[in-house]
Amino acid sequence: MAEPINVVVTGAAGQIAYSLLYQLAAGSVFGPDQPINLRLLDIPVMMEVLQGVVMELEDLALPLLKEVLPTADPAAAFKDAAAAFLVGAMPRKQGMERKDLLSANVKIFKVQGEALDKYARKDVKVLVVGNPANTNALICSHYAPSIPKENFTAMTRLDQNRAQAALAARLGVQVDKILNVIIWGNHSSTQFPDASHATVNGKPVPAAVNDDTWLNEVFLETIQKRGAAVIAARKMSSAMSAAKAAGDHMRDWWMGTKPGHWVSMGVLSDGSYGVPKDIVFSFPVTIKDGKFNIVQNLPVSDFARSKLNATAKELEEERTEAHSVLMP
Ligand code: NAX
Repeated sequence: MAEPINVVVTGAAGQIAYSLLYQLAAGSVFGPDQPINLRLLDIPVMMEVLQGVVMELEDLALPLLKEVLPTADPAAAFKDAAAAFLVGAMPRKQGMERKDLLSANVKIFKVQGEALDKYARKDVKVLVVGNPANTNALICSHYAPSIPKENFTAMTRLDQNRAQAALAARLGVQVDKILNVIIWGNHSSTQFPDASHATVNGKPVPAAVNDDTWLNEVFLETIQKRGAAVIAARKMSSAMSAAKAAGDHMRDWWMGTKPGHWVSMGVLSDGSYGVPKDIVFSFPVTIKDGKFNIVQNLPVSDFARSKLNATAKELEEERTEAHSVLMP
């Protein structure tokens, strides 16, 4: 059996972590042969709640789970980390705009970037879930200069899963028959869920749907606003589905994608598809040996171009705002 790896989950007393931790301990992310030590970071006031989570983790009685460390100290949490799920943040409440969240949250990601830089393994894989996820990932990476930029990603997998599920429902097929739907841009309402390259049972989705108005309007808006719809109904943000998506994202990053499958991830833009550099933008990627590659040379329609530009513009604005909070 392999040596255990240290896996950090921040916001460990929160609701996404509550669904995520079981997947990690059960081996469904890092595999059935990879033991793990969990490093659970939250803020001091949550330590009692976190103790309860630790008790439940013990009571799972799962052999892959070795040590569990609950802590409010980023230095202890990130020590020798091989993988980190940065979930901890202030969640969006009903009626709250993403911009309100930005200034509270970028400060958290500065501190965690500095701690990763000092204490984590240099090959640590960092997945940012806490919103605004793309810009938080950019900030975190900025404050961890000794760790390669490609080791920081932001989660748009929940949007991808939502898009796949919506197309499967529309076409009356099992969800895994839909492949290669893309989420471009920001994990926000400007994201561009793009079914134009997706396939259903190997055939193009646009032809199968045969209704461009539905794809460009109803489908698009449903996915863009799905998070808000869940909040309106549940009075809390998506947690079970977000945790599943975080597991999917990290598993594919760790294990690689299947041949011919693309997944969407927020990664530092290298200028592909004319997207400005120095923003964390969701692209379709393939992954091999722990490294992702942006899928290249997909045709971009005028409609898609305008959507890509809009979401890139929002990310540039978030970056400017984040810098003004951190360096006033
Ligand atoms: P919860 O409020 O249930 O949990 C957040 C936890 O983070 C709390 O326990 C809190 O004490 C902790 N926390 C706050 N500051 C911290 C810090 N500095 N260090 C460590 N822990 C800290 O929120 P939850 O529903 O779990 O959502 C967490 C984040 O995920 C939110 O930012 C939310 O907006 C974001 N989401 C991102 C999604 C995505 O697709 N990228 C989708 C789901 C979700 O909305």
